[in-house]
Amino acid sequence: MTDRFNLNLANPLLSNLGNLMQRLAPALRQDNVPLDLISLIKTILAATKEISFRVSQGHLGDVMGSTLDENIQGEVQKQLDVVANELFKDILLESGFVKAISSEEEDHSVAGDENGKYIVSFDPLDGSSNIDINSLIGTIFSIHEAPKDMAAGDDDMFKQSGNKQVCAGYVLYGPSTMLVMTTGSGTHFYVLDRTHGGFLLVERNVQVPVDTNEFAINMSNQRFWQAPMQNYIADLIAGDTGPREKNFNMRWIAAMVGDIHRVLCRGGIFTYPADSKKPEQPYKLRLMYEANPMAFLLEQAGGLAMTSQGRIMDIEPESIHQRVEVIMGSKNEVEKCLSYYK
Ligand code: AFP
Repeated sequence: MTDRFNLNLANPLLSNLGNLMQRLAPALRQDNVPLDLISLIKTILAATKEISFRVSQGHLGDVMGSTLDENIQGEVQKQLDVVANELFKDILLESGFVKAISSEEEDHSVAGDENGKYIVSFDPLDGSSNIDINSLIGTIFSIHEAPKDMAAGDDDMFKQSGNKQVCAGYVLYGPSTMLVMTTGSGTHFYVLDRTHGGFLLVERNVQVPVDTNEFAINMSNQRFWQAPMQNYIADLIAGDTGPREKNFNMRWIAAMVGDIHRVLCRGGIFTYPADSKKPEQPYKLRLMYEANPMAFLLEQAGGLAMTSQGRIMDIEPESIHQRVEVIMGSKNEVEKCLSYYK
């Protein structure tokens, strides 16, 4: 319970609330999260609070528009991407908690403190095409323990499966700024309380409904998908006149943070399948700082996170910017989708 709420928790109606509205650190201590990991998480959140403020300033913050450079993924980099990346990088590398960081915006991992216990992969601003239209964007992060036998700055340090994540989360810069995070003891929702500047726990142990009638996919790629995905989506669109005998709704935010947040809140299936649009690049989403952290969050909330070949978190990464096929969300619907690949 926060200092700001003077509630009588002896009242049975309010006793449940005692566990909620908790500040972040006590909530993490309740989940037995080690103190140095709590300190690292607080460092990450300090950067996201600054990004949240700058995002809310919009044009006033003079951060709109594109730089002339292109980032290493070949996409036009928005100025806010650059700002967010620098903020994240600086604050993490100065903290002493991290041995290295890896960012969507950096070609290679960047060395931190040789004695740092953790390594952090992050996408500083996911959904960057939404920046200029004042729509949903977010920061995604994934934390692993740093291997002791490798030097800081060695990219191989990051080649650890999603199963080995000790923490994953995202901060969604929406109408409210929300933190969604897991340390392996359930997925919890927090909201940034701007009056005291901290994140407060608002929902513990979020559960993704196992069934759904909502799907998220970029339909404009339809003709490039493989046959199983073509057939699956065709059956969803056929609605109550097709084999599924029920109508489905579609949503696409074009920011994975926004789409996965909706799935965590009310269920759904989110997929970015393999496609043949660019034959040299069959997948779009990144394993280390998009698919793995979202997979950890969804599995901790009772959902599934797969490729058509197996569990996302079982993949042994080959490179820090590896891309991967993604089929994730409500358990029964993901299983249904995968049945088309058999
Ligand atoms: P950007 O951050 O480069 O805008 O990409 C966002 C993203 O990686 C993911 O968050 C979205 O789900 C997906 O790309 C959107 O892809 P489309 O551009 O094909 O809609």
